[in-house]
Amino acid sequence: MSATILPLTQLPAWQALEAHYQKIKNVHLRQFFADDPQRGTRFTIEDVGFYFDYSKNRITEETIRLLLGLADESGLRERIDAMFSGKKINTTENRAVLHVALRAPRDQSIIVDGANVVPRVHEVLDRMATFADRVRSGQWLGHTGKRIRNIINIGIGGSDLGPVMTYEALRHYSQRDMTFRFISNVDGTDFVEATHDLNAEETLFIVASKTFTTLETMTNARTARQWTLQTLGEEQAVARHFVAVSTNGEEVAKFGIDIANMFGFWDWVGGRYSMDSAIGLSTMLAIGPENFRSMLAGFRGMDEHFRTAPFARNLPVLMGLLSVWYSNFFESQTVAILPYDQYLKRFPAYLQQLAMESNGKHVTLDGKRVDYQTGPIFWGEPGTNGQHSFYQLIHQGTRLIPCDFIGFCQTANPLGSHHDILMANLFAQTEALAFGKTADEVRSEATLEKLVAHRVFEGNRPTNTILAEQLTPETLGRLVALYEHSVFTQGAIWQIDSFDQWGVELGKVLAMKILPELNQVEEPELLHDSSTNTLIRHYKSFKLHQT
Ligand code: G6Q
Repeated sequence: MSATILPLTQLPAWQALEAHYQKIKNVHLRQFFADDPQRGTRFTIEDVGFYFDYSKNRITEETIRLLLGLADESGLRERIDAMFSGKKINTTENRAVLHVALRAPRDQSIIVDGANVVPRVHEVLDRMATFADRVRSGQWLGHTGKRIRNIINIGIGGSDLGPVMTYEALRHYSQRDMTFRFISNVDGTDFVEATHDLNAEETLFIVASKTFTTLETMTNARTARQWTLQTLGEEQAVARHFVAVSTNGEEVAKFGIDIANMFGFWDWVGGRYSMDSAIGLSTMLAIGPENFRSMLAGFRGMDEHFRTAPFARNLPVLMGLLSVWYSNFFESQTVAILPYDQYLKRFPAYLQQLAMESNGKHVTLDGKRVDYQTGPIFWGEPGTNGQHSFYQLIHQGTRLIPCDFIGFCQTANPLGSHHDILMANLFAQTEALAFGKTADEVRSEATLEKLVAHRVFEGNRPTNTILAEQLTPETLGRLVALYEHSVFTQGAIWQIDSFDQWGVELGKVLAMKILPELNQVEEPELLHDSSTNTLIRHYKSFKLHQT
């Protein structure tokens, strides 16, 4: 962040937005639409394969003008340029933030510490493709000569959520005679359930860990090695049944994985921004190198749009600014992500990490406590399931919950009228949330007077609608990059480091202290607080009853 930028709440645009908010905070979307018959086309953008409708937001042209002013005064342009040119914008870790280099074309040059990183990216992609082709075609055999039928990715956080989400999202494009599973939790149940029906002779593990020291992943990887050797006996089997994705060659070799079977990436790829790096090896195995490259092309398309489109027509910039508008002025606490596509069932969970680990920060880049809210809570479920559970609160609860509705005009699985029913529900929800139902409308349906208040929908609930033609690898790439850059935009406005994650450290350190206390037979001297001490004692005494 350039030293010339004022603290956020002192920026003229921020102050103008505060005044503007007072003026429009009570205006109803019904009013906005009545005042402007063109609104439903005016506040829309069609670009990079998306139709983005943001007309059902509590905004006017003036709101957008002021938000764009806020982006300018916050130095968003300079931040974007700094990221794309490989500057070390992750200042607390002194690292460049270059997930955009993972999808750069071969002939592009992005320099970090004096070296062009793009050729290295393509070298790894090419090796991944060769490996994926060998496994998919049955050329790569297991230790006993059997074909590999099962791929299990072992990883956690950024080394898990992207691969799982992408596998689910692109399952339609996956090699159907292979099984793909993902083990992340250190809870042994995850391992047991993922492997109980598999034959080790036909199973390949990908140990995906940037550091190759993560407790959960290494615990699962060691268990996987035992599980494999139980069936296959000899140590040499490890070389045929384990590959690694990591930045830490030394630890990979120590584990016994042949370095020739390691796929690397770099410290300038953050875990939650790594699904299109070698961390996506399971994805490439599932959908094949060609589809993987289409996905990268999708990412690249959105990167170019973010880098070059004027902010007023820039999808991630507008989405990010709208999120700031609700978080900081309407004081909304959460954002609901509502994909109307079953294949996107893990997308809200993926975005949870992307958004909340990135923007859940309470100090600015220069270490000062912020005096405004930062990252909202992301949550959601695929439609229409959510409609039969938590939508009640969105429609009639007391909180304002901005929602992103994501839908596709074509389905990979045309089945009678399923898709029209699905999409009718998407459109209906955004309409109901915006316009609601007045008491007069309820009365006109001959409703008992005592029920009228219960059946009123206030409306004025804001939504974005993101439509694309079809969920393809390319669309998925664009969609993920859309949210990556929207998160970036928000972080730039809030003047925080969206690329570190110090908040995950403390719990890890304390767990390592507690672990030996759980194993000791004699009562250890417990020096925690009285609650933690008692919980540990309680656990230990009941653990003894396990049969
Ligand atoms: C993401 C985080 C975090 C990380 C995991 C796994 O941005 O850094 O979720 O991905 O902690 O780390 P390893 O890949 O090093 O095992």
